[in-house]
Amino acid sequence: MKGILLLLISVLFISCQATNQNNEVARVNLILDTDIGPDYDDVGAMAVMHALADSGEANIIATISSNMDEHAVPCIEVINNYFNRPDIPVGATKGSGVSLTTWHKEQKWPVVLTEKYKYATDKTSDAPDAVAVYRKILSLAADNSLTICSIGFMTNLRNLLESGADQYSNLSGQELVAKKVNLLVSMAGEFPQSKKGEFNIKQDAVSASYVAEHWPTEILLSGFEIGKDILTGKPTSEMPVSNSPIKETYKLSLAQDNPYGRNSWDQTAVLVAIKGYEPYYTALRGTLIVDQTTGANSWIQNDQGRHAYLVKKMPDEQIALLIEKYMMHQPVKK
Ligand SMILES: [Ca+2]
Repeated sequence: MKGILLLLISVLFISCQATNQNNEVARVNLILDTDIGPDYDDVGAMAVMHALADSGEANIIATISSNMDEHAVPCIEVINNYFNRPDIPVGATKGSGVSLTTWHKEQKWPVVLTEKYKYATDKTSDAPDAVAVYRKILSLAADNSLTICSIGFMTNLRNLLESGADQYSNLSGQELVAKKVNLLVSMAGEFPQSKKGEFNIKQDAVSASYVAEHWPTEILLSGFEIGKDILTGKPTSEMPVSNSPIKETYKLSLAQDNPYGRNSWDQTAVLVAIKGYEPYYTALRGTLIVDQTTGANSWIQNDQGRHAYLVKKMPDEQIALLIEKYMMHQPVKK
């Protein structure tokens, strides 16, 4: 009951924001779908998201996991709690899906975060079904009012598209998305092509292929090549603060990887989902094609295409500084 009430309040809030009278920067109503766990750029991306929510540029509507690893949802909640937003709805993949944790052999950051910080959902499998969370939120939202940012696997998005009428809506998942979701921004693929398959796509290529083919609104893609050369995290790992799960993740992880920083794939997707791509990138329109067996992707260029991928414009170093600034953002009291 409390969950439904909070959801109603947040949806009312969305409606109010959409008719903002003061010509302020329009807020983006964002649902984040993350595979947090194997890589820690999701942690950086969540920090960027909360920084931009604190600056009034985003409303965080839900944070959903496409990773079935039992630490995933607890880690999401650790970060939401840290930024004083403990009530953001969470959800997770049910049925078949991908379950992955960090490659680190020594101190594993998802374990450290869940040992040290507070969270409400004991384990990922206790979280509500991602599809039900999506359908509830979409059914209550104003038309064309939502942006989804996917920085993991496309399992939940495919399950949503394939869902049928339920207690929340008579519409199919595909109809609900067409009506309520303005844009899907996704860190996925490599452009103009990937022969071996980019990580997020390859982990669940069947879902990625389905979403590329059936998603009814625009998809903006931040490919592997965009975040690859943007190294961040060193200043974040050295922040003069204590009890920060963001600092702690980067400190532990960079010590086991590259001490100069980690690639910023997911942060770029969150950045353009909230602030738009124009200040930082150009976008090339066309159609994403995914091989559902290998996860390889190709691209058909077409000015009328429903998909677009980011093309570099601003120097990587400049975007790295901007992302790092947002990653170093400190929580504000609510
Ligand atoms: Ca990710």
